[in-house]
Amino acid sequence: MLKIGIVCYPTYGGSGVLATELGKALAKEGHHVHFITYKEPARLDAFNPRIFYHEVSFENYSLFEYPPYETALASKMVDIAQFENLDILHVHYAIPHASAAFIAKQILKEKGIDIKVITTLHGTDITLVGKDASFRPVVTFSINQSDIVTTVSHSLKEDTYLYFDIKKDIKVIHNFVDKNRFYKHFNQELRDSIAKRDEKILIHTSNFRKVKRIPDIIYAFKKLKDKIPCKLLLVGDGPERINIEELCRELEVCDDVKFYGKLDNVEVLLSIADLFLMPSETESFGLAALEAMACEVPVVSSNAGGLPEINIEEVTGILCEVGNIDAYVTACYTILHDDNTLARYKKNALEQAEKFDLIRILPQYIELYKNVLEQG
Ligand code: GMT
Repeated sequence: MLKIGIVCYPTYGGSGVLATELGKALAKEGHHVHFITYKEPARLDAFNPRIFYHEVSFENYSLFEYPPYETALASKMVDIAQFENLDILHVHYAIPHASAAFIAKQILKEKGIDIKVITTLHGTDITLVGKDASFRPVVTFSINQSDIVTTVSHSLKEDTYLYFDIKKDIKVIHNFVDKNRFYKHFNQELRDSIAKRDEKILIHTSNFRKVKRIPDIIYAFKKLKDKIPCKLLLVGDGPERINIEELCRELEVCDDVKFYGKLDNVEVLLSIADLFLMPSETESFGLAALEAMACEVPVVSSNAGGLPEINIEEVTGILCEVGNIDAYVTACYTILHDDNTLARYKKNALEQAEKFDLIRILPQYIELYKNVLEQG
């Protein structure tokens, strides 16, 4: 039995979701998992006696214009690692988790404790935020100081080497999906309440950040509607939502576009959908697309980042150049226009998702933990 500290963002972003699902799966396998973060992770829903949650909280003294979260986080890591006898700190998302882990590791070393640090890079910590000059030296240093570094796709591994001076070997462990949760549980009544029988249902789920390029979906949907009767479901929330709502009004598509906000059980809507859309500017993996595939939903996506590693061209979906609206319209039409084609894509999507099943990926993390501990 291992004692693992997991540090992540507790919100609905992919990195937090993946870290939480990983912790839950490890606990089911008998390991003790300690989540260290500022809020209870969104998907930490089911009770398990081997899961513990430690909140990083502190009083923000009026002198601080910027709350010193990284300092409080490092202190919490030291405290939990020492008193819970942790074997490993597994930090998800480089900023500020990897550098906080480095500080914690040094403090623990002074106390005669050798804690192993594993850093998993998720995407925007490398491709957007991390490579910004204001963060780069610290991100580079803390990646190099981690005992093990993993990325969630080969594409992100290449980007990490491209943008940072990394001396370490990076191991790729793809993201996973839990088939016990994400599978098709079709509900005709629900479908009928959303779309007519001859209408197709398109869906997008994300945190509504600029990088997701949701306006591309709206422009493409407007054109597609003239060719195929369809509805569009938008799940999630974030900074761009207000602009997207305005765009829908401007393009007069409001009657056919439904906003659901943040949903805990997104699999219910995925199960009645025919096509998932992900036109992102960059996407290291696209966990939301994988969850859709597990519910038998094919994917029309951009060809950015790691998306071609999960969405296989003309098998599980279609990949388009970032921002090419007409290509998205054609791709959607190709998949949706006849029922046999759609059925084939749906079947392929499910088969592909099975390759990323939790049962296949979890052992890779466990082996990694064991290897790093054996290194001494
Ligand atoms: O996509 C986001 O804005 C959230 C971000 C995160 O860090 O929470 O997601 C990243 O990590 C996910 C889990 O590994 C990946 O599936 C997403 O592709 C990746 N997002 C980007 O690269 C933009």
